[in-house]
Amino acid sequence: MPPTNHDAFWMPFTANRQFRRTPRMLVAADGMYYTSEDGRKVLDGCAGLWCVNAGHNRPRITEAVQKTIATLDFAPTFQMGHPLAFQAADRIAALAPGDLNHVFFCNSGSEAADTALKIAIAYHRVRGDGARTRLIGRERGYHGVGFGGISVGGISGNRKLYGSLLTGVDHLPHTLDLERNAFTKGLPAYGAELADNLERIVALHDPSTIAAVMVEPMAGSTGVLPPPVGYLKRLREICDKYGILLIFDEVITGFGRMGGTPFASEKFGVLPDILTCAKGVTNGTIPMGAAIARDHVYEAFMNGPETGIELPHGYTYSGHPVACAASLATLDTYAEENLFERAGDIAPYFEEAAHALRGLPHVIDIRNVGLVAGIELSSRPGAPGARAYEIFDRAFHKGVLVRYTGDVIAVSPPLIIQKSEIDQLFGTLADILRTVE
Ligand code: PXG
Ligand code: PLP
Repeated sequence: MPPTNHDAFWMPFTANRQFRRTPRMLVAADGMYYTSEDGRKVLDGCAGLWCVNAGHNRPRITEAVQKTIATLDFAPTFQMGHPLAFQAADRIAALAPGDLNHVFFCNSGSEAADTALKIAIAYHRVRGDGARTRLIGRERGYHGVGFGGISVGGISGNRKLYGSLLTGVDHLPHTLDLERNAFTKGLPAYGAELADNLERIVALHDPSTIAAVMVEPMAGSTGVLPPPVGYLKRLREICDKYGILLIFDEVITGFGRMGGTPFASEKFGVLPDILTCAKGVTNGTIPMGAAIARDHVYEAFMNGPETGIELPHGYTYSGHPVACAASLATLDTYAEENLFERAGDIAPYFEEAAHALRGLPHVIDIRNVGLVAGIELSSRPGAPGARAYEIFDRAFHKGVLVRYTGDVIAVSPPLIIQKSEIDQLFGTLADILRTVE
């Protein structure tokens, strides 16, 4: 192929000019490995972008997509239906904990976040409690890039360019505490009391104005922040006390990432009122996201005249047949290979391998849960993120793909990873850490 004009693709979350000087291009993927444009095998240490939980090029999923696209390439779901959407919703609802039984489809985690926030505000309104419009997020939260998601999210870099955002939003403090919790294996012991800041926020605004609290059970994007022991339970209790809906954004934590259970909700024993997912719902193959509501949320809308549209919301591609087929085949693959349990079984080995980096130069914290680890590095003076970028770039050229955010290296491999590949992943990082400036 002739070299393409690298100016046309305005790349997402990328230093476009830097990338064009030193492109990192992938051309194929299979199992645990990508193939780079120059023909090297690259171990996928981050499941694409935390989405390819069953590994790449799974035949069942590929075949389902091929078959469906040749049979029903598109069908509307506004006032029309097709069986795959109902089947996929059924299967996802069955996998979701408790009475999270009602699946609203969209095409990404960002759309799932905005969908969940809209459902939460509308829920109070249809119940005659329309003053509850405020949304509470958390510092360092990531809920995608829609206006709802960046408003409730807590990443200043993703917010500051975009004006006044949504009004009526407040934020809990984040839970990262290196002084008390550095190098914890699994959930940190200290910080449950940070959830009590919700009491303070509720007192400030009055509970009668607050619609929902939205958090990631484990914040992924801002550098892997597992929840302190007891923190999520405390949030749930305070929400219950004041009639506030609790939304868990499980876009990263869903589909086995936490090890042992399909969702973090069960892993941590806390049931939200709405759960959002995306990414692993189709193993990353076809864009899809969903907001899943509990019975009491859904039923609040099923009033009024039967001819009335209960929720004026939806995307052209909500429940797209090809995405639904991909999702059904993905869930089959997860089930056939017991991948959520497998992730739980191999997690202790992964944990040891991650924590073996302790003591290497620049490493100031290692955090992990399930098949996720964050390795936090001290920043170069005056150049935050530069050291992690260099490690990320060098790792790619040594055949290992990882993610970085700020000065945290994030590792979240497909759940099919073998011990030898875990050794390769952390061994490569160790070699680089020994020599990086
Ligand atoms: N919520 C959470 C918790 C996420 O992690 C989204 C919403 C948005 O999903 P979409 O599909 O709209 O991107 C995400 C996405 C990274 C990284 O490397 C993380 C995400 C996306 C891309 C990169 O940290 N998370
Ligand atoms: N913009 C225009 C002009 C449209 O007609 C539509 C959908 O019909 C949209 C945006 C929304 O697109 P989507 O449903 O894919 O989110």
